[in-house]
Amino acid sequence: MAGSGDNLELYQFCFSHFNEKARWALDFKGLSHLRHSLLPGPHARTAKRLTGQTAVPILTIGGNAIAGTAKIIDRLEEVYPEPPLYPADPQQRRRALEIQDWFDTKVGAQIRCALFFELSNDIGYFADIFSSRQPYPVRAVYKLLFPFIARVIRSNLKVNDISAARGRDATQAALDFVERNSRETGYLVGDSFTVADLAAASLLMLTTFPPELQTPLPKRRSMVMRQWIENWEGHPGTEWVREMYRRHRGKSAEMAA
Ligand SMILES: N[C@@H](CCC(=O)N[C@@H](CS)C(=O)NCC(=O)O)C(=O)O
Repeated sequence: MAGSGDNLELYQFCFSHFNEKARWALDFKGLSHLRHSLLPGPHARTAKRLTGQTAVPILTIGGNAIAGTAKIIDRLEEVYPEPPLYPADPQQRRRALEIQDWFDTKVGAQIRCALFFELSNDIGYFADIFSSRQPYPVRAVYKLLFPFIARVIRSNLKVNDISAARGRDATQAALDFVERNSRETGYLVGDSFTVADLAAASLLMLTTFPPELQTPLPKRRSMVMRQWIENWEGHPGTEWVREMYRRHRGKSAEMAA
């Protein structure tokens, strides 16, 4: 596996579509890397120390930190071009990057907002999702503090009924987009998997939680989550997301710590 010599380390949330996007890019390229799973809330200190801002994913390559999935993928393409996520044809490449940018800026935050609005109705489940893969004592304390943490998250992300309605509209538009634009070849640009498909499928995975996800949803069922998933289930766009996962998600390149 490539990458281990370069000391790749991913600072991440386990449950997060942007973080899933970075994981998928690393896994797709077979780049062996360490993962540091942070808790939303307390993560800010680590993120700030590494990059001066608080959002994850953050990838360090040989000690140099990069924040933002588009920048991370751009750097991976530069240093580890094979297998490629950018099309070779310049026009297709421009189009693929445009689509990635649209998903990053016009879909990612919006779908998250709509989902967090719903999850606020099952705060215990919300806490369980956010603390997935943490040891039990950490999960227990986190759950206790979560009503406060959730309030801060909702306020920072401006989660309310109006933004949630906008988020649902953006999600619907994004699912329509992938359905329409993949009709001809199965892919959004050209006839093979590119950064456009990776961006769209990873950010839209929140509508369907495909079985290939490396961190599954908590075992306890949540009515709120069930209704959220059922709401998108019949859309052909979610079938496209599941198909991208089936065909291209592949296996994890995470190294044991
Ligand atoms: N545009 C960024 C978005 C990253 C982002 O929104 N990350 C969220 C998790 S999904 C986050 O870290 N939120 C906490 C914070 O910003 O402090 C990217 O592509 O990486």
